[in-house]
Amino acid sequence: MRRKFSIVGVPMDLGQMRRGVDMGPSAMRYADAVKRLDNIGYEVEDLGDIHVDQINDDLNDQPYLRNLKAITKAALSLADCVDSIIKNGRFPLVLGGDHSIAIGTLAGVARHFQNLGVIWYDAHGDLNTDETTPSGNIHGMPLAASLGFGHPELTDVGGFHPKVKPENVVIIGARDLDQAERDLIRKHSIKVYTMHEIDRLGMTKVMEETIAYLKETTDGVHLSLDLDGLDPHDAPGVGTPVLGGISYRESHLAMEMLAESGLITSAEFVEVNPILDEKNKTAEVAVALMGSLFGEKLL
Ligand code: 5AB
Ligand code: MN
Ligand code: MN
Ligand code: MN
Repeated sequence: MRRKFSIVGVPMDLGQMRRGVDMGPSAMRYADAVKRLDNIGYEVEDLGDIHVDQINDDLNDQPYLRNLKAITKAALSLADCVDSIIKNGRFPLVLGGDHSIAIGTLAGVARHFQNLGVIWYDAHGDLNTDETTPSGNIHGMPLAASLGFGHPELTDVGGFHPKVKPENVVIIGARDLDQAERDLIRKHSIKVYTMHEIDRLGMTKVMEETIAYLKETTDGVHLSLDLDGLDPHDAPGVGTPVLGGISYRESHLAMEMLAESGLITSAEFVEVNPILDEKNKTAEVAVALMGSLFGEKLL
């Protein structure tokens, strides 16, 4: 893993309807994200936040792509920022913000890898398009967009698509998929560990298989961690909680195994909503998981 980190926040809440998730980056900073990495021994710089337009102009936007313009504009700035972080030989750590920001993160990261792997740690598939979305919320579309499915303004952020191939994606924690997402998963044989597989195999086996699967074909792996992948009991401060999720302990184990694998080349932590949270618990969970992901050791 690269020894130098650059942290960038994206105070984005336009990809969904619950206000407050734009404060996610502040909450994770308040939970000492920088100090946590610094204590592990990395050189850390905090670049501050990407600018997000504060126009929530539903009227001018398409109902199935709410706030499209402001979201793609921020995605492009984020892509350029992530791109230059990697060019400078540093590890990009992105703090969200709703999950629509992954479109920008991946647009920046994908410029540097021929066969980028993606681990999508989430209760949801985020595989909707403007044609399938039940909500019009773009935070339900970033994985589809990165695979090249959906509206061209989302799929072509940064001027190219796809950012990632279906065979290089692993979804972990899924338990709430829309019918069109199921169809897309089957059609493109995307690897998914639902809660059923996590219960049956145990997180150890799930991560061993995920790591072995991605190691074979990818030249870098991005971790996109939506805090709603965890059980709402452990991560209550999220906009779209789903019962029966991955536990805090299982998540630490998953992060520790990723740390040992040395596979991860970029990461983002998204969907932390301080307004819905209990005393910043979810931000603290996110930062604790960063500790494990980046190799923090107890002894
Ligand atoms: B999240 C839903 N599938 O498209 C949709 O939190 C929920 O980034 C999306 O995973 C949840 O609106 C998006 C119903
Ligand atoms: Mn989710
Ligand atoms: Mn998500
Ligand atoms: Mn959510």
